[in-house]
Amino acid sequence: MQTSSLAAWKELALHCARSAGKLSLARMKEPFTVEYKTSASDLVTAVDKEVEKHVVDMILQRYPDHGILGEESTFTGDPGKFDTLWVIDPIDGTTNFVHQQINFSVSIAVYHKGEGLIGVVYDPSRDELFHAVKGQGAFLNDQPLRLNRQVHLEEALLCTSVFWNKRAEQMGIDQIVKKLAGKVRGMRLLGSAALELAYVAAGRLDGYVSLSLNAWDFGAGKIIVEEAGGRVTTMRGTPLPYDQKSSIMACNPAFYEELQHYLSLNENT
Ligand code: 2AM
Ligand code: CA
Repeated sequence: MQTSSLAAWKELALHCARSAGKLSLARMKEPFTVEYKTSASDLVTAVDKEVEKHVVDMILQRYPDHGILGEESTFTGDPGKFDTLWVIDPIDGTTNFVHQQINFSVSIAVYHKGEGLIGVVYDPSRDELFHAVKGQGAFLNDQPLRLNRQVHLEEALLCTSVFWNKRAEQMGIDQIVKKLAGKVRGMRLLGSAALELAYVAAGRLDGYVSLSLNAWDFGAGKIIVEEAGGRVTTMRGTPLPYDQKSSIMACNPAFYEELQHYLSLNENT
């Protein structure tokens, strides 16, 4: 991988994230349609689709030979066929976008031959831009992020995303949350996995766990947490995939093993 390509991809990823965030904020002030995907708790808006198309167009205009894996499936090619794959979620936290008008983000990652190289998460409502390039550290705006605080699990503020569906129940989500909540200082549910991962990198949260996320929810956040010095794996402790659904645990390295022990006690994860 040439350094010049990496720098150019990073600039484009940052530009796309800022531009997508600006478009979301503008559209938020106007009426927009909201549809149910699978249920009343699984929303998609016309803005999600428009913003994804905006990002996909910008990427393909510059790099027509790159592939894209996006939540709204604007790109119709087979993601498995491309060496360089952009993994994007135009609005991560759509329910927050609709209800709260804060706590949503744009998530953009670049993977090359399966290796995560660039991660960008942008929160347009607070104008906070988190980014990382593999081997070059993680940043919040221009501030470097480094997880060097020693945190014990008992002192940790943990975050999770809970989908209370049949599958999650079968996987024992209630048991996991109950067990963890009794062990840590506090639990949070913010509703945008990408932003929650960025907050782990920034030390605003000490860890994030979820039974099942899509690749575009964690693609960028994983790279940012790792570059800040955190650990990110599946709940079983195996490497995270970059192109399919997975469980995830991301945390301050000080209590990774202890947290992993807790999560692995639930054999279905
Ligand atoms: P979204 O807003 O892009 O759908 C909390 O709801 C977090 O989980 C958000 O990042 C949300 O992303 C994601 N999410 C919502 N429903 C999901 C599902 N069925 N599977 C995986 N992730 C989901
Ligand atoms: Ca989304």
